[in-house]
Amino acid sequence: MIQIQPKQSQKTARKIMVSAVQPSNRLTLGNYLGALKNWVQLQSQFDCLFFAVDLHTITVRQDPKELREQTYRAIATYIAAGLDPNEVTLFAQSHVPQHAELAWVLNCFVYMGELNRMTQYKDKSAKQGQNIPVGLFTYPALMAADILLYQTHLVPVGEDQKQHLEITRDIAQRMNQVYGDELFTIPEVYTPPVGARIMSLQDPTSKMSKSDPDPSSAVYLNDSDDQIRKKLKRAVTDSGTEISYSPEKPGIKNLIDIQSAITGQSTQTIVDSYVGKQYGHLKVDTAEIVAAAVGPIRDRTEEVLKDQAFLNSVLKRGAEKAGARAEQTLKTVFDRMGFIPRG
Ligand code: ATP
Ligand code: LTN
Repeated sequence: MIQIQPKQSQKTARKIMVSAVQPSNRLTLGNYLGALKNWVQLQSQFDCLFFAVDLHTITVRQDPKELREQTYRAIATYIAAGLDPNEVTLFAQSHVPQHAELAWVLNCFVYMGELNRMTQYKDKSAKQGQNIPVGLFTYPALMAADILLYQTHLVPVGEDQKQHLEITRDIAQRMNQVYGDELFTIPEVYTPPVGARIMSLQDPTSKMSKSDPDPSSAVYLNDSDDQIRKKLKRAVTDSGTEISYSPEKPGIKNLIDIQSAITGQSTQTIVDSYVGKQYGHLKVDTAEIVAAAVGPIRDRTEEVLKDQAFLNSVLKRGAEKAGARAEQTLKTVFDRMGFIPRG
């Protein structure tokens, strides 16, 4: 992890930050605390591009109508969470064709053995059973393209994505050795101190995930206050009664982590405030804290979604800005590899 040093004075001097979420379902509290919340905090310090990676979602089957709606919803949620479309570049990955073009090149520089080690691939292919799409296997090459196209310095993601960042760095270094050191900037990962790994409310040993088939395992950012209260009340906790922060009590630890990531209080301060209290108190308080954080994002998302013309104009402007930058990198890559320049 690197130290974040804001470089202010000139806009052009700001370091480049890139991140994305798959619009494969409604976004969760895990997406918010592990990713979005940090994007909002960092947006003025960096030159930011945030997008919805619709091309990534089709590595598992998607319903076309839902995919379109979820993609709009993802961008609306970014704005509702506090990203300023005049400050940062927001777009849909499929609107910038250079992502798919560079991904092909990177596919030729990443090795089967490397891809085979990816935890996300192992998890998702196990769930898929037979007939595993090749795209699921080569997913990290497309993600590497998302990052390397923009000469990115920093990528804020949750813990689960660190492995993909490592492979991105390896591919970039490999290609820099062959085609010249300046071809790609080597990106660094930024994971938040707390909130990097929010766990499922039904199985606190696996991460909260928007594609979990059990809707009670996750708080979605468009859940009503009542749904949030019910889900937290039913959250699986551990045997015992004492509220302590330890890996042996993953359910309790998760609720404390959620509170800490939202309020900014240390986990120790939170534990201290529950001396002599029951699990039930922790659940009720966590529900209220989550509802207070999610409520305004939910309401604002619905407002933004109603204004399709505005959303389309944000997406169009974003794709134009991102496309122009992506093209510069792609041109250099194609040129150095020996492709004849396009007309
Ligand atoms: P899917 O279930 O479709 O794989 P996901 O919920 O795991 O989706 P992604 O779209 O893969 O979410 O991830 C978007 C961002 O949210 C990434 O930066 C990822 O690290 C972060 N993230 C996802 N889940 C969590 C979580 N449970 N805790 C913290 N961060 C998370
Ligand atoms: N693979 C990521 C989503 C993602 C991403 C990116 C994140 C695709 N491209 C580029 C950061 C930068 C995921 O599954 N969470």
